[in-house]
Amino acid sequence: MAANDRATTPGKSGQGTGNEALMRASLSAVAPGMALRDGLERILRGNTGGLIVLGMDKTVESMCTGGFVLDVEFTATRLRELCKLDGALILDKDMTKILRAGVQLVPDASIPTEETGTRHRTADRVSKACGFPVVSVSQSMRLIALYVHGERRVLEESSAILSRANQALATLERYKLRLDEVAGTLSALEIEDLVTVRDVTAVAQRLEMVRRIATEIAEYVVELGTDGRLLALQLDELIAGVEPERELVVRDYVPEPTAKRSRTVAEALTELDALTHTELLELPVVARALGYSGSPETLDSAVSPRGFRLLAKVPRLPNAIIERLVEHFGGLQKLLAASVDDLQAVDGVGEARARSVREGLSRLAESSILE
Ligand code: 3AT
Ligand code: 3AT
Ligand code: MN
Repeated sequence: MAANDRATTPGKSGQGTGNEALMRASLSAVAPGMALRDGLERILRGNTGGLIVLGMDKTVESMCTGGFVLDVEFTATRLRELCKLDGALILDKDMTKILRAGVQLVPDASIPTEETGTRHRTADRVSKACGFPVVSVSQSMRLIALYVHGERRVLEESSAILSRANQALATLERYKLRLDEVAGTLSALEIEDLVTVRDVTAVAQRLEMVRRIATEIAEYVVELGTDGRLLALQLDELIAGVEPERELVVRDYVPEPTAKRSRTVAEALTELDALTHTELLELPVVARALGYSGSPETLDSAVSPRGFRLLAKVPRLPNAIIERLVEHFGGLQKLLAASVDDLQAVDGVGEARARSVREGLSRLAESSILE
């Protein structure tokens, strides 16, 4: 499915590179609802073209010949009128001012470009040379393109983006249902101390799948601007708690370091993020990312949680206390067996808090009994 390709690129779901961040910020600056996008649409409707550099510095200055120095406040209508002139427009980097109009840009001709047409070749080269985003509005092809460090993105109509986004959202809903199932099973097995590596891996796998498709939808939300508000709300509701849960599972189960193998929580999270789409479908490979040996027998070996994930479900329990409880008791089973008196042995746990932890855990145990 085309809609899934982007989400499943390894590492894509992480923070990404500086270029990716600039592309995201630029997409957001030209998204529906922004004055810049309004101006660009006006240029398209007026059947003219445009070449707009979104920033000015010495490098841009050195590429400018001819034109007029303006330094006027940016408005969508001014943008459209000034683009009737031959040549390029230069805005400041916050896109609040039009600094120059009718400029001929002369970037270094040795900068490679695969574009055709003088406007688009120039946009590509200037974006590579100066690092600011450049927008071209093609008169002949009637489309708006954004160039960031030479990467080109054509701005699509919201209806086209929305139809792909909704498809992704439907996938997310299915993934989330399945995640809730396996996570519920894991909780029940944890209470009974019957967890195997396979159960943990299945939850880590599903959390990662949900996170990736959610990342893809978040990108659509950026591109959609004000047209993506409803999508953003739906996304937020579906993925509430997924990111923390992913970390909690890893903290519960990342194996104690041995002579042969050691994995920190951060490393395991990075490894999960780096799995390709195909790798993510194979439980032994996911188990290895978590820090277990990847052999098939490992999947059936018994493991016990430290207790972070279930303690996080106890209402009003501060993180610092959770840390100390886990450290003191060393595992969920001991926590489940602890009396109110035992719990009070932990620093910062008074009688009231001890009771609420005791009750919270008992309630979780009751509600998690396997069907
Ligand atoms: P007109 O009087 O409008 O014909 P102009 O000087 O206003 O000429 P434009 O900027 O409108 O020129 O450019 C018109 C086309 O000329 C656009 C492009 O296809 C071609 N052109 C301009 N400069 C170059 C160049 N350096 N190399 C190749 N083609 C060019
Ligand atoms: P269209 O898809 O036709 O809009 P194009 O890449 O075919 O774009 P053209 O050669 O037809 O570009 O040129 C169209 C206009 O683009 C002409 C001029 O106003 C602007 N333009 C092209 N090259 C430059 C440049 N180096 N600096 C400023 N403006 C330019
Ligand atoms: Mn042309």
